[in-house]
Order: sequence, then C-alpha cells, then structure tokens
Amino acid sequence: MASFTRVLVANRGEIALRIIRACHEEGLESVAVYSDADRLSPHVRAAHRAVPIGAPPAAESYLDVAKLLEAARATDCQAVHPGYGFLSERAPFAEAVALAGLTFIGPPATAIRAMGDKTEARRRMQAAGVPIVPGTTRPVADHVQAKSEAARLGLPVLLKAIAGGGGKGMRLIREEGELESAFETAQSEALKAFGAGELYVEKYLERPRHIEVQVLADTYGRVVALGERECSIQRRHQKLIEEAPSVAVTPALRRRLSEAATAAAGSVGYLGAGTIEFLLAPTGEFYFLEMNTRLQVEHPVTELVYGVDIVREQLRVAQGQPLRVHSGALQPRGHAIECRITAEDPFNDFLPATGVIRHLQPPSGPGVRWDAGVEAGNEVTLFYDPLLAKLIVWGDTRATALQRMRRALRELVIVGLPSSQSFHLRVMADPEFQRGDVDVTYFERVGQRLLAADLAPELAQPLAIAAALLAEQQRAEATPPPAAPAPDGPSPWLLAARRESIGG
Ligand code: MV4
Repeated sequence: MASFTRVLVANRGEIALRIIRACHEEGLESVAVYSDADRLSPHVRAAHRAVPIGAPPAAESYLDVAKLLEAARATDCQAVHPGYGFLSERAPFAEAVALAGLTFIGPPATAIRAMGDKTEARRRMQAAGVPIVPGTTRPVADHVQAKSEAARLGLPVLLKAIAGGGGKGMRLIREEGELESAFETAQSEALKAFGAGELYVEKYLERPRHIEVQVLADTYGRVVALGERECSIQRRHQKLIEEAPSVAVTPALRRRLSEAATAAAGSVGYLGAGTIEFLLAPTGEFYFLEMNTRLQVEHPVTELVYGVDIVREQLRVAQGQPLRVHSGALQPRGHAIECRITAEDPFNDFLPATGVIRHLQPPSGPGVRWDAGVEAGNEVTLFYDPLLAKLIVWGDTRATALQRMRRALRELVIVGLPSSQSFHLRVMADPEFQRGDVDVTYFERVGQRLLAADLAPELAQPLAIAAALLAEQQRAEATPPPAAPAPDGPSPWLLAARRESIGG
C-alpha cells in the first residue's frame, strides 16, 4: 500500500476531468489517455501529460489493457484510476494493474468478482444479515426449476442474469405460461451480453424506488456510509436524474440503510468508494439489489450534501491513508439534484445525437456545479456514452434546489446538437416530481405526457441561442485551436499559452 505521486486516469470525458482535478488538489500528478476521437477533449489538456492510446472504438483504446499499462509505464505512473464504465468493474483489469506493480484505485479484485456474480453477492449479503429480495441464491438449471421457484415465491417474478446488472437479460413473468419462452430468450441474451447464460429468480416488487447508499472504506477497517441517493428516474435502466437525500428516507430508515450498506461492504473486504443499490418497496421494506464496485456518475449529489470529496478520499485510501470523513459529516445538509445532460433527442425517443458543439454556455452562479467532459468545438460521436455533462445544484431545502435547477437549466445553452435539457426542464415543472412522488416506473408513466406539454420557460431558449450564434459569428475569424498534444514533450496548448503570455 505504497503512496504514489502520479496517476494514470484510464477514462475519458467528464469523469476523467473530475479525477484529474481531484489528483491535482491532492498534490498528485495526472496522466490522461485519449483516443483519436478525443484529441481536443478537456480532460486531455487538464492533465500534466496525455498519451494517445488508439482508434476511437473503445476496444482499441479505453478497453485495451495492454495500451493502458504501457501508457502508465511510459509515463512512470504508480497508480491507475479506472473511473466508471470501461474497465472499472473488471476483476482481471484490477489484477493486471497490480501485477504490473501499480496501485489500482478501487477495491480488491476479489470484491469486484464477488459482487459481479449476482447470486454470490446475494449469498454473501444474506450471510452478512443484509435483506435480499426473496428469490434464489443459486442459478436455476432450467425453466422447470424456474417454474417451481416461481410457484414457491408467487407470481410475478423476474428472471435475472447472474452476470447481469443494468437490466440486460432480465424478464418479467406475470403468468406461468410465459416462463418457458422467457427463460430461453433471457438465457441467450445473457449469454450474448455477458458470456454467461445462468439465470436466477426473484420475486418482482411493484413500483419500488431505486435507492442507493454511498460507502467509503479504508485500510484501517473503517467503513462509513454517506447516506442515500434517490435514483428512481431512469429510462431503459439509464439514470436521468438523481438526488440526495431521498424524500422517502427518514432518519431512522437512513440509519438502517447505512447499517446494511456498511455490513455489505465490510463483508467483502471493501476498499475505497462503492455503492450498495437497494429497492425500497412502497411498504417501507428495503432489499439489497446489487453493489457497484466503482465510483458512480451520480457521486456529486452525495458530495454536496455531505461535504466530502469522494474522489479525493479514493486517492487517499488507495495510498493507505485513513478516511478523513468524521462522524459530523455523516449527516446530510440541504438537498442536491443532478440532471444528466446527454446528447440524446428527447423528442425523437432519446435517439443519440452526433455533431459538433457549436456553442456551449454552461450555467453558473450560487449552488451550481457543472461537471462537463466537452466544450464548444468538440465533436460528439457514437463511439461513447452520450453523457455531455452533469448539472448538479445544491440548495438548503429540496424546494430551493429544485428552483435553482430550473434556473440553471434555463441558463444552459447548447447549440449544434439536441440534448436532454428540455426533458429535464419538464421534469422540474412536473407536480409529481415536485412532490417527490417517484418510483422506477416514473419515466414510463409520465415521459410522453411531459414531452407533449407546452413549456413557457423554454421560451427563453430561442433568444439565448440567437445570442450564442451571433457571438460565434463574431469569433469566426479567431485563431483555430492548437494541434493535439504530442505524446512526448510539452503540450502544444502550453506552448500556445506561453506565446500569448497567459501561462507557463
Ligand atoms: C427488480 C425490480 C423489481 N423487483 N427486481 C432493473 C435493473 C436491475 N439493476 C434491477 N432492476 C429491477 N429489479 C425485483 N425483484 C425492478 C427493477 C427495475 C428497476 C430498478 C432500478 C431502477 C430502475 C428500474 C426500472 C425498471 C425495473
């Protein structure tokens, strides 16, 4: 558990930039990696060094373990931060990093593996006294066994993939007659998606909330829970809006959730930042769903209400330093909301959009945080996830936070491609959302109605866009950005800055 001075950030976009910033605040040097599609991305310039790792397809760059390890070796990094997605939850990657003599900034590979197998995770949680959804803790061999388990549990049930997560290979069974064919399709879908076709059975809970608890663990045996996030607003298992705390969680329930979450993390020898996902039934009972053994997209809402920098804590505990979180920080203060600003067209079934961001005016002002991975001039492609930025606001109450989010969403101007912005404005104006009356079916139930509504606040948008286009026209003769940084030697951005006498 050696300390380190230089970190390879094995990711891209907003999370790479987030990690690089944390490194710098922690007094660590950062090395970015980038594919050919990301030469001009903000994360590349933010790092001390940047290493090109290949063609745009992730398999040839951000998922190429050999290239990442070579980039770390060539730049004398002693640690690797995987971010989220890509290689972050692949136990073999964590092992390969360690085998190369580097520190993996994340949990032990054993913890990743234990939680990656959903039935093993259920067995371990059961042993640790964490409530699990009624169902099997071993894979079912065939549809006949699935049928008898369904009879035991009572319909409806869900067939889930043991290697799953994120809803893939999942089938809802409401009638016994549906089971045989659902078993076949779920099995082949799981085999295709994960290389493992095994399925298990769970009792289906109607209209639960998705509540997750942030945990942090250090090498001194300390495991702390930083409360919950409400993540029920999702579309096709992609989260759209998250908040902390949840309106459905009382202090007493928070204590029970936190106890369950720390027991869950402790039972797998966890280290660093992790998230325990729960389903919260309308009856108030909660059940372990799965554990995410990585930093999550929505970590900032927890940071804002707990006053903790989760990424800096990751960097500390990975160096064998104790968590700096004190017991006073274990109470939420105020309320935070995050809207994921994605390059998707809400008026065209959230079709992923491509194109050049011609103009970008991020919101700012009191209580507003803008975590972006792109800037004006960047091209958005289909090679990666459509997340452009996260807009996060804090307020002393949920009502203040909500008003602040509406204000910030109105300030935001994106010209060049459609985004989820106007969907978010509509959710903020929705009485059900305003009451906190949400569950995992929210989007399915109200999405279309929201998008059909006429929305007065959006009238501000055409004017802002016109102003943006005018500003861009006036910049038309401006000098083009410098070329991409070379793998070795000073960054051309730095050279350009020196020429302009504004840096270096
Ligand atoms: C469930 C469930 C109801 N009952 N399990 C969806 C993805 C995967 N992580 C688990 N999921 C669910 N599991 C039982 N036993 C409902 C969902 C679910 C869901 C969960 C969290 C967030 C959004 C969701 C949307 C639809 C279904």
